[in-house]
Amino acid sequence: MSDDQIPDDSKLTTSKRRWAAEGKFLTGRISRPETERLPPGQHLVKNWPVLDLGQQPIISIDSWRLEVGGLVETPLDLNWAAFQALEQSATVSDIHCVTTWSRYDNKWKGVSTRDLLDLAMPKAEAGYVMLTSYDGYTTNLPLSDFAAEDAILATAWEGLPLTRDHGGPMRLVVPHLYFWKSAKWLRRIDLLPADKAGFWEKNGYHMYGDPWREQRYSED
Ligand SMILES: Nc1nc2c(c(=O)[nH]1)N[C@H]1C(S)=C(S)[C@@H](COP(=O)(O)O)O[C@H]1N2
Ligand SMILES: [Mo]
Repeated sequence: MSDDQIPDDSKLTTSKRRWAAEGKFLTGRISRPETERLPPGQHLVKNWPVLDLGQQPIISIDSWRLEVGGLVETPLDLNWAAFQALEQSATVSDIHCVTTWSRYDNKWKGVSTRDLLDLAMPKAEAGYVMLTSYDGYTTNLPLSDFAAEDAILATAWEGLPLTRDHGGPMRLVVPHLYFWKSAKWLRRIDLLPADKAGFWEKNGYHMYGDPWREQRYSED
C-alpha cells in the first residue's frame, strides 16, 4: 500500500487541519502583567463561596452525558467513561466572581476545551458558544474565549472530585471571564454563528464579562 493513498477520513483530516490553521484558539486570551492580578472592584477570599440558581441537580455518573452540537463537523454525545478516556489536563487559575470576590490559585483537573473542540471540530461559521446545564442554566461566550488555553471542563478541584455544590461531576472553568460564564453541571455545548444571551445575560449581565474592564452589567 502506498503512502499517497487518500485516507477514508480525508474530510475530517482536512477540516481538522483547517481548524488548526485558522488559529482561532490563539485569539481569546490576553495575558496580563502580574501587577494587575486582582481586577478592579474585587477583593480576595480564601474560602470558596457557592452561588447558583438554588437548585443543585443530582447527576449520577451512570446517567451523565455531555453533548456538543450546532456548527461542528462531528456532533458528540459522550458518557462518563468516554469523557474520562479523553486526554486529561491540569490547570491552576484565579476565580473572579461578579459579586466582587476573587480566589487565587485554584487547581483544576479535567479535559481542556481545546481537546474537546479538536474532537468536535468547529465549522468555519462557528463564532459563539451557548452552554446549557442540568439545572436549566445557560450562558454564552465567544468560541475563542471558550477555547482559551486555560479553559477546562473540570472534574476535580485541589485533587478531589468536584463536589455537587460547585458543579460536580463536571463544570466549565473559563478563568479570564467573570465566573458566571463558568457553567456548573454542564450538559450541552452548542456552537453558534452569532452571539445569543444566556440566563444572566438576558437579566442585565454583560454579554462578554471581562473582569479587568469591569464588564459586570450590560451598560458597563
Ligand atoms: N449551572 C449553573 N452554573 C452556574 C450558575 C448556576 O446558577 N447554574 N451560577 C454561576 C454563577 S453566577 C457563579 S458566580 C458561579 C459560582 O460557582 P461556585 O458556586 O462554584 O462558586 O457559577 C456559575 N455557574
Ligand atoms: Mo455569579
